[in-house]
Amino acid sequence: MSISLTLGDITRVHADAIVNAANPHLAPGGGVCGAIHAAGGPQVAAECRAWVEAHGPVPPGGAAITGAGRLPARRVIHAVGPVWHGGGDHEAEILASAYRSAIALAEAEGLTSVAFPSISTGIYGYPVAAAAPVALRAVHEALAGTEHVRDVTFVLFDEPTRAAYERALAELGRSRP
Ligand code: AR6
Repeated sequence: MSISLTLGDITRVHADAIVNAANPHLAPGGGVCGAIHAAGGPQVAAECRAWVEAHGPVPPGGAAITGAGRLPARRVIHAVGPVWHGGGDHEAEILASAYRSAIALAEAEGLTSVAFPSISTGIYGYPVAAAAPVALRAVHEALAGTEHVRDVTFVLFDEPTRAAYERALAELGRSRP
């Protein structure tokens, strides 16, 4: 199993699943969500609407899975992170849960490779230096219990975000030899 980091645009990634930093109503929004819907086409939004009609909104920390429309990935997992309220509102727990929920859905579908963006660190305002160690630890722990999901890539959109994840990954390596 492996966790890797790369700088890039997640809509171009050929993974079994890419993860969307979604909102509870799975509505096409801005940020990576807007980019995924723009590249995936209307089929992704239609499947999102159907999912919410059938199951209700996705709570923060939860995730839903749809097809990927015109994206090169096979599926999209829509994970809802927390809105940052200063750190005292269970943001870290909710963020970790969003990553775990996404990996659990990928595992249930028998998928091997999953690509994540940096959930919550854009429009939702979570400071990336605080989010990166939570994200990496949650994924590392989840991968210890998966049979199918083996390869996780964080596809990071800008250099400061990549650098924050690089530091957090080095730290995780030091704490878990
Ligand atoms: N590929 C990879 N990462 C990207 C891309 C891309 N194409 N585009 C942006 N990012 P955000 P959030 C990065 O705001 O904070 C939406 O409206 C971005 O630079 O997309 O979880 C949803 O519908 C940042 O590092 O997600 C929700 O309402 C990271 O992705 C809300 O925003 C996450 O930023 C979710 O906010």
